[in-house]
Amino acid sequence: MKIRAFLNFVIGSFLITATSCVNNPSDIAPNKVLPTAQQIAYQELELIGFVHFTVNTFTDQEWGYGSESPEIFNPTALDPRQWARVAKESGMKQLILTAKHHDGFCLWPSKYTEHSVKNSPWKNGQGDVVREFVDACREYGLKVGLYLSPWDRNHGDYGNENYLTYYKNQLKELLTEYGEISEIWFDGANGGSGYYGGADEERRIDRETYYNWPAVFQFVKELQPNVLIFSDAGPDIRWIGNERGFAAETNWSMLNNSSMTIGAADVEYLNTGDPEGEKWVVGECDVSIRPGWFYHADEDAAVKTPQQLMDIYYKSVGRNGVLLLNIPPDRSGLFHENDIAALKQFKKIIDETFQVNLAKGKSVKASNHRLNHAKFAPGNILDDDADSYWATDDEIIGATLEIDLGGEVLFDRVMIQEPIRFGQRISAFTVKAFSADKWQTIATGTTIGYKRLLRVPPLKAGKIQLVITGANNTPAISNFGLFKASAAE
Ligand code: FUL
Repeated sequence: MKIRAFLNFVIGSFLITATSCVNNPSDIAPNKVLPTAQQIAYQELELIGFVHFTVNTFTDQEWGYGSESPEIFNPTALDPRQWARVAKESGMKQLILTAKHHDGFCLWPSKYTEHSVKNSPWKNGQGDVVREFVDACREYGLKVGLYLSPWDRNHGDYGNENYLTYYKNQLKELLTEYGEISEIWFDGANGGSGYYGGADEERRIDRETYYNWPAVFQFVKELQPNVLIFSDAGPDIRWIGNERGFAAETNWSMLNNSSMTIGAADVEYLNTGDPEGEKWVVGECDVSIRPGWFYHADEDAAVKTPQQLMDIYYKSVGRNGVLLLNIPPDRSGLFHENDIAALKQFKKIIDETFQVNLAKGKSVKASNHRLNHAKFAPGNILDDDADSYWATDDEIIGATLEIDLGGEVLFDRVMIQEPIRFGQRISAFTVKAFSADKWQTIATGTTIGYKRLLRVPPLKAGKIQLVITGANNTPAISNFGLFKASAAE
């Protein structure tokens, strides 16, 4: 009797365990190289803004020499709340400010130098642009990033050990006195002629050893554990390899960056990432809305058009990157009306284009559907939920998803997303449309990653196929969309 009761208990427990496994099967096996939670959140920001502002704004330069007098820094109506409001209304989720550019002038009253706002006429030397910027971002719900140029053409010690202490002190000020900083930007431009405390000479540093970057990164993370570090080579975010805001069509978020040198990286490699890369390093696509990074009145008519901005958007956000768009304040300390007008229209086009997913809620079938379980159902790609996903059974790499649109639908934009928390997996795919009684290939591609946007000629189709032909692991898709571009594009 006792033995039977025991056996019943064992069998019962087994059945309960087995049923709960089927009810809630585990997720697909993740890849070896994965993003951190912070990197996933960063990728989801999609569009962020850059603010280049310093003495250059007043001298009409792109790179200040370092000899500029703080006296020239005198914006008449500086208002970071205007920057934050415009950024927010343009769909940006974070702003990054040049706290110090190569000229060495500090936008905050650093204790460690006289070369700052504290010796400018602006607010009688009592102002702090970084503080106002941070407060404005918080008010508008934007994340905050800061740029602190490693190269300093003002500092007399640039090139020797003392400057490194100075640089660290400044990092400490910025990373301890202004609350949570989400991104810190280390520019690769470094070394050359400069004022250097009056020496007025050429100084070169050894890019590989001078800063001891691994130690600087560690210092930064000790002060702000959640901050993401940008440089040419990561460690968290990498430069995309050009200043036009373009990722390559093939863009892996993985990279082998251990032997890379900041300021001397292989731009082609950065542009595509590396399918064999052992680190996850998100690609950030920086570009200015004007020809220059700083404001120049003679570029007022050269602000990028909303259509040019859309092209950049497709080549950055649409290629698994984050778009970092620079808007330089003018001498009054405000964004110029031409830039604001372009941003407004840019946002309108994005909203009009992507507001209706023409495939949403339509029926989908797949050549393979993991465990035939609802958790991995093909329909998960059309439910607008980034967390749910479709996946295949173990060992199945090639697969086709077919969407029945229930009638002819006109579209010219396709969106595909992978659930990157399991890694970046897909390396080859084709999109086909059933139109005029036949299947035709409308796009082929390589990587997808967090988001892939495809521009295709306008077409009416009743069915769509996403054919996955290559992947480094079983493929998974979290979202799929069909859209009709705004007429304003
Ligand atoms: C470059 C700098 O030299 C430019 O002035 C600008 O700040 C750009 C974002 O990065 O390397």
